[in-house]
Amino acid sequence: MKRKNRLSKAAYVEGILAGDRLVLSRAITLVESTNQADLALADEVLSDVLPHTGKAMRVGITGVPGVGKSTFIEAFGSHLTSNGQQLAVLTIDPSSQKTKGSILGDKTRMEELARDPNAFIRPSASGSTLGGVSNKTREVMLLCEAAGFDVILIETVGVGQSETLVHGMVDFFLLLMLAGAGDELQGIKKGIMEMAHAVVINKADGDNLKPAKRAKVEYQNALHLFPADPSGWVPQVKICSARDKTGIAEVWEMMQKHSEQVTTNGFLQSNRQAQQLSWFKENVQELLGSKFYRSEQVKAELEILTQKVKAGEVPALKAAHQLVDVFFGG
Ligand SMILES: Nc1nc2c(ncn2[C@@H]2O[C@H](COP(=O)(O)OP(=O)(O)O)[C@@H](O)[C@H]2O)c(=O)[nH]1
Ligand SMILES: [Mg+2]
Repeated sequence: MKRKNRLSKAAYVEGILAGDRLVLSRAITLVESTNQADLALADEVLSDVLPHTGKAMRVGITGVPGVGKSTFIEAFGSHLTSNGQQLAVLTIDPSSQKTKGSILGDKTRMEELARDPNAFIRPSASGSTLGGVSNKTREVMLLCEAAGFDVILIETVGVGQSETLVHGMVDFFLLLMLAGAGDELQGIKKGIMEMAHAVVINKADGDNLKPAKRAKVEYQNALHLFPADPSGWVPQVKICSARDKTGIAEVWEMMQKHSEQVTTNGFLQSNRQAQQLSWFKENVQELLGSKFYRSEQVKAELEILTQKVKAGEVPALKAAHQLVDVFFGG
C-alpha cells in the first residue's frame, strides 16, 4: 500500500543532501514510522546518506525539568547560529507520549530559535525499547548530519534511562544543574554526573550568582573524585545564566576545546566506532526479540508452555529451551 505522503528514495536523498528542511522533516517522519514499508524505505535512505554523515559535533544535554534546558538551548543556539553555525535540536521528551503539553511549552521558550533559519528543532517521540518501539534518535541525528548541520544538540530530561541512551550517541555530554539544591533534590544520579563532560550551573544571576559560584567549587571537587575519562578530558564546571545570556560563549568555547582534543588524540573516532558497534548489537537483540515474539508458532507454544510452567509441569529453563527451539528449529 502506497501512502500518499511517501516520496521516492531519490527524492528523500537528494532533498536531505541539499539541506531541504521540508524533505528532512518528512524523512524523519519516515524513520520514526511503525509501518514496515516506510521502515524499509527509511533503511535505504539512511544507507545512501551515510557517507555524508559524521561531520557534526554531537552534543547531549540533560537536567531535571525546570533547570532551564529550553532557555539554555535558546540562548546557546542563538549564539551558535549568530556565529554562522547550523544547529539541529532534537528533544527526547518522555512526557511527550502522553501529552503534547511540554513540547508546546518548549516551543514557546525556544521562540527565537524556532524562527532562526539556521536552526532546526524537532521533538522526538520517546519510544522506549522496553515498550517495543525503539527510539530513533540516532537515525534522526544521522539524517540531520547529512543535511549539513554543524552541531546536533540532543536534549533529554534528566530523570530516567534516556541519559544513558543519549550519552551513547554523542561526543559531548552536558549536565545542567542548579545551585543550592542537593543532588538528591535535583534527582540526578551519581551515574549521570559521571557521564558528564561538563556540569553547567544555570540561573547564575541576581541573588543566585554567589551560591552558583560556591556550587561550582563544590562540583569541581566532586568531579575530581571520579575516574579519569579515557579521552584524557577533565570534566569542567561552568556557571551561566540562560536568561541573561551570560557564560554561554564560555560553554561553546569549552566544547570546541574538547572537540579539538578528541579529534587530535583519535578518541573521537574510536568512541564513535564503539558507539556504532553497541548500536549494532542493540539492534540485533531488538530485531531478534521482535521477530521471535511475532512468530505464530512461538505465540502458540508460548501459551502452552506458560500454562505448564505455571502448573509446575515443566521447569522454567526447559520451557525456555523448548520455546527457543520452536523458533530456531533446534
Ligand atoms: N533566573 C533565571 N531563570 C531561568 C534561567 N533559565 C531558565 N529560567 C527559568 O526557569 C524556568 C524553567 O526553564 P525551562 O527552560 O523551561 O527549563 P526546562 O524544563 O529544563 O526546559 C522558566 O521559568 C525559565 O524562565 C536563568 O538563567 N535564570
Ligand atoms: Mg524544556
